[in-house]
Amino acid sequence: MTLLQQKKYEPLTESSAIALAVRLRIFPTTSVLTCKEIGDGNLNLVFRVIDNQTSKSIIIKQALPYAKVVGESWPLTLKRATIEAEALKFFKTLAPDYVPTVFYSDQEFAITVMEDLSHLTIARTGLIQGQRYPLLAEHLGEYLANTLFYTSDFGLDQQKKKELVAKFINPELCKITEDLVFTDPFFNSPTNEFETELENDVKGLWSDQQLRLQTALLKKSFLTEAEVLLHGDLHTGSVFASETETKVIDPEFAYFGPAGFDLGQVIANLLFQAIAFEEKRDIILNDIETFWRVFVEHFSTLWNTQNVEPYSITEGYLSIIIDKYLKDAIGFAGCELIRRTIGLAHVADLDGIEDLNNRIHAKRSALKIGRHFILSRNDYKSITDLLRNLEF
Ligand code: SR1
Ligand code: MG
Repeated sequence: MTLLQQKKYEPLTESSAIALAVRLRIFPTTSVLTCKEIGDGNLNLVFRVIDNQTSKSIIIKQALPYAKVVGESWPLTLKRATIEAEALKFFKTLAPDYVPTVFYSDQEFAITVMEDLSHLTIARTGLIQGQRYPLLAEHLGEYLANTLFYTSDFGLDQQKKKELVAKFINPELCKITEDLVFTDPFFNSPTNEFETELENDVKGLWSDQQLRLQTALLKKSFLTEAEVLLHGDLHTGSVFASETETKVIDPEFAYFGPAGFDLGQVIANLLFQAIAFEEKRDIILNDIETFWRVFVEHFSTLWNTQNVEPYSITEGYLSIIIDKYLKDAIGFAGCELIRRTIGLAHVADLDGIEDLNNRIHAKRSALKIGRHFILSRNDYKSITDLLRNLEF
């Protein structure tokens, strides 16, 4: 039974979003509700419905049948809303402090109704404005230790995991990542976008055969390694934060893939801050170190206390797994650094640098570090090693 008046999918408006909130009985019947569409992401509509008397509010998110960032010429499955709602509900059971509550979801209308996090700020926006989130790195380390461990063959019944792999099959959204993260930026593709000043740098990347080979291997890992249930798009725009709280949102790209992918996206998106803002470089590099240390500590504790795999007590197994995650994370971070600089979907950390020379310098650093990460990922034994050798 549906709570919507219309029979089949159509995009909500501010007034139909209010009507849905009323029928869901989330607010008292006497409430006077107002609604605003506040979505600023690439793909979805986001409505905030607020009770004017109590200021209590909810978020109603609806997937559009196309990518908002490009327009109707890029059709996109509505199934992603179901993936997102199911992933949020599942991740909430694994890392309750770091995931918003879902109140209601509707597959046919591609709608998820959830906790409003407007008292927090999108981490990327806050960081760009100079806000400091002292617990963000630690929280993300703990969030990923829980979600990656409990969805792996080490933390989850191995038969149940196979069922979940089928449930979270997400080919359309994976294809976006396969194209936009792993392929297009490394070829002369019409989806790419970059300043003419970067043309020679970009041509250098396109003709680099070693880079192509190593990126092909990372893409193969993304295509084939069903290690854990990933968030799949864990950049700082998918995180709400304050000085004390962190919530991870938007897991519509969730699927079973290599653990290093989420880890690498966090590393890369924090690094954009270090690249763009020289004055806080040391703080951000410290944050990345903290993120990795907390992830390894928590993951290791879970490994040693909650493991379902009999081989897990074998001497050396855990350190081989952590080492693999690190090397994969460095490689995936490299792809993210490059694709956010010259691909279709950029980041405001770099694009927001007003002075052209400074912007080009920052973007060259991102490309150089990205290339180095992809090519040298297997040389690194620790995160400290990696961060100490960075050249901006
Ligand atoms: C068409 S979607 C472009 C990008 O936005 C999403 O947040 C993902 O990062 C995707 O690659
Ligand atoms: Mg998103």
